[in-house]
Amino acid sequence: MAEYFLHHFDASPFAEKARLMLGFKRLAWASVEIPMILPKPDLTALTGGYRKTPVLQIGADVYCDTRLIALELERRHPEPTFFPGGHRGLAQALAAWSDRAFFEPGAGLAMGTNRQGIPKAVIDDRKAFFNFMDFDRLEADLGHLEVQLKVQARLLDEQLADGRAFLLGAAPSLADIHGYFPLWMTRANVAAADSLLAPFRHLPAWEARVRALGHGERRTASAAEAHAAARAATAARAHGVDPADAAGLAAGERVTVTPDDYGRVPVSGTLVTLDLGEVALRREDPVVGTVVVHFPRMGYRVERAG
Ligand SMILES: N[C@@H](CCC(=O)N[C@@H](CS)C(=O)NCC(=O)O)C(=O)O
Repeated sequence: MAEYFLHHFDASPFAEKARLMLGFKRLAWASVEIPMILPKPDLTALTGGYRKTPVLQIGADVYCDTRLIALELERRHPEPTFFPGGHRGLAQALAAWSDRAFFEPGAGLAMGTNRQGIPKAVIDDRKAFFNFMDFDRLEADLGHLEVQLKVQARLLDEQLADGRAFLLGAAPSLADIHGYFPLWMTRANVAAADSLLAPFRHLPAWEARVRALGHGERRTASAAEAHAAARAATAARAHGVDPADAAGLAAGERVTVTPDDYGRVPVSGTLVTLDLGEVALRREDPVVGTVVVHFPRMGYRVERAG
């Protein structure tokens, strides 16, 4: 079976989501460290330009975005399930809440309270990248960001108030990973986080339970090793293109796929999969050979290449 390579860096909150998913599924994986800022040539050789963190590579298949990484891990490793108790839709829907409403105030507080200590190159990169963050107002907005963070943290606290172990009941689910990662980031990066979050007394024990999912079995690998694994592998069979899809595209057409939020770098290639769950492109690269790059359909714009 092809090895799993996670391209990420340790401080990345979205990568923490992916690491917990690998832990949840009790998987062994190889960790390839990528830079926090552009350029990321070893990553983009695989992705064709997608720059966000993390990316999961399985042989010649490259999975972008934690929303799709979760579904692919669930497909390949159904047990233990991310969706106990029939909460498949709800657990996934929570990403739209935690990736934006919960993550953004935490990220704003982390940037706003640490700006002096953050290297200028990182600030400049994120100014160009995080189009949801108003860098000119960050310090002035700290109070607002604090309230917005607490408003969301309180929802988790309310959900846990009946003494349940996890957000959706007795068993952990993907919902817990979505709810946890903004708190992980905030506690790690905002000096006052523990006191800001102190009123929410059900959170710490739940956070400890989510943390205990662990990261699976991690080893360190080089980008060269990951690239060699891509070259040696053949991509999995594509799902095909839904002829009824509103995009009106056919398999084999040249298309671009672009995130519709931030980091809007288009990736071009030959369309192999298109349905409501996923869009995938085949691309040739001088370094990694023929790879298929997979994105969730949710949050991505698919267009015929000009
Ligand atoms: N929708 C993406 C969002 C990923 C994301 O925004 N990751 C942040 C890091 S935590 C990022 O890419 N930052 C810029 C970078 O790493 O270059 C996902 O779920 O994977």
